[in-house]
Amino acid sequence: MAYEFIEVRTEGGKVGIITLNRPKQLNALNSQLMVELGQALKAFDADEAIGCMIVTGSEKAFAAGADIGAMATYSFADVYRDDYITRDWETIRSIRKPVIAAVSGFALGGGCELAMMCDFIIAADNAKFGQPEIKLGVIPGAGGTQRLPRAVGKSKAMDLVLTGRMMNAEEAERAGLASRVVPLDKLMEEALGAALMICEYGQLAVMAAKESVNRAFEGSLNDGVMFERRLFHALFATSDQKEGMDAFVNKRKGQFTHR
Ligand code: CO8
Repeated sequence: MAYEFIEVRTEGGKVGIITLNRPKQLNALNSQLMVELGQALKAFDADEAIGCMIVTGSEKAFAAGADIGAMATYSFADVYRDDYITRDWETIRSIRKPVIAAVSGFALGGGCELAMMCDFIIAADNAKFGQPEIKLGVIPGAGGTQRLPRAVGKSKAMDLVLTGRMMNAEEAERAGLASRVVPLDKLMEEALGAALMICEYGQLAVMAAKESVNRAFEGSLNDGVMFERRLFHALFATSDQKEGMDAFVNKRKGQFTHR
């Protein structure tokens, strides 16, 4: 299948590799990219020869978040009634074989959330993680307020979500967000090594192990994510969201009025 915003290949006939490919926008996640990513993951999941998948980006950016330009003019009705932004994200959670995020460069906002939706994160030493949505007058909308505290604990998650600061790869590994950190030029080798190792094991056990770990991890996550989504949608009714996103698009500093 021909894709516009992702590249798809296999390695050793066993590992499916998906590379996010919107380089000019630092792999900002628009609807089409998310649809394509979902289609590619589902195709690999259904392919008996494939035992594991890797999602990766460019050296500069895994993904710098949801596409702010596309979101900037959305109203509450657009995002709530038509679920413009969040509707294509559910596919990733339905994938039953392991998905490794190989992260270099920026993994911000929806990019950090996408990495966290994968089963584990291998980070290059130049990776930078963050949930900067607060700077845009909104909050994380694809599970960030739920998965980040589970991964790094409440204090660091609050720090990141409330200040919008980035954390580097070393801090991310120390906090438990990334499972390993490797030099940038070894990132794909490391991710591929892990993926091929997983492919050596019984696929049923691998799938069961993934399902079981997620069970422990996701307890009441669904309620949390739904709750978060309602709030995320609601923020499109505020003038601060319009201001924050317009300021980004027009390369100026946002002036928030708290309305
Ligand atoms: N959306 C759209 N375009 C983007 C984005 C983005 N998230 N990030 C970067 N770009 C574009 C820039 O506009 C710029 O385009 P142009 O060259 O046409 O001006 C290009 O990518 C390169 O970016 P910069 O010039 O800014 O590159 P720098 O190296 O100076 O800075 C940064 C890199 C720090 C990553 C900076 O680009 C930045 O701060 N980006 C925005 C990060 C951000 O705020 N992310 C959160 C977005 S909101 C979000 O993800 C909400 C998720 C909600 C749920 C998702 C759906 C369910």
